[in-house]
Amino acid sequence: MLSGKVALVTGASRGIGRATALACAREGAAVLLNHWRDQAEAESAVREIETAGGTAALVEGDIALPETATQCIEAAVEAFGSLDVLVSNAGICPFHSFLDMPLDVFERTLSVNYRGAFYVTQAAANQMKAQGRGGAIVAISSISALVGGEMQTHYTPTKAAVHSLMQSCAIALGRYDIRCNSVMPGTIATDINKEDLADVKKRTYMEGRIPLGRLGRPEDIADVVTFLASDRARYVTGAALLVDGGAFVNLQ
Ligand code: NAD
Ligand code: RM4
Repeated sequence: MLSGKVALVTGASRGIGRATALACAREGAAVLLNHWRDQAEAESAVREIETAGGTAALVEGDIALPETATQCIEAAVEAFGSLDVLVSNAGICPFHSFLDMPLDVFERTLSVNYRGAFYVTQAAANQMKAQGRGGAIVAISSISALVGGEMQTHYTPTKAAVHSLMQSCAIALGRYDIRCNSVMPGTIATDINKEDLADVKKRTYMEGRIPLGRLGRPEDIADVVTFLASDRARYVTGAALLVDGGAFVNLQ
């Protein structure tokens, strides 16, 4: 589905980003994996791609910084000659109560999840525009863009923000044939929620909300991202795809 394309995946050392990098490579893309302070895991992701016959390279950088966005695009072009697909995935969720939320936790969450997505989307879009043959941008938003979380008052607005960013960018970039969509994962078992879901009561409650009967796996998201990134989704832009096993609609 992505044969001949070059993809950049941010936060690609673990979880959803890693599975997405692997899926993009499996579908034929050369993949540049961004990570931050996670060299060993990122290298193992590259090895996994190469062992499966794919092509990949790494670039380290804190996605919260605007210069990382530029460095990622430059690295993709240097390694593989162009950029066709961006998956803006890097994100954090340091679970914390609202009334005593430390300012630095709030600021960091906003900077990684929203500012980082903005910078890298803007840099990727400028590269795609210069190439003149369109492109696809997929942001990893969340079911949390639609519903709240008691320990996520800093986090859920950032997920709504990246979805909104894709909507507005779909308008701003449509004339260049650059499509912008978001994927909204439900609860996917990764390191981001390992501690939170170690609470058996909470995990059982979360699982009980899901009509398909299980938490999500990173691959469940990766397969949807590759579809949206591919030409099969050529007329899809400004859309959000909820991938949550049915959790959102399960009121009673
Ligand atoms: P994860 O913790 O397993 O992976 C996060 C990845 O982002 C890691 O590779 C990490 O190194 C990287 N990262 C963190 N900070 C970074 C930074 N400053 N710069 C660059 N890379 C950085 O988490 P995950 O569950 O795979 O989450 C990925 C994305 O999916 C996040 O945006 C998250 O909000 C979103 N999401 C996750 C779930 C879920 O239930 N797991 C649900 C909805 C949305
Ligand atoms: C998601 C959603 C999940 C949570 C992760 C950290 O957006 O809220 O339930 O486990 O974030």
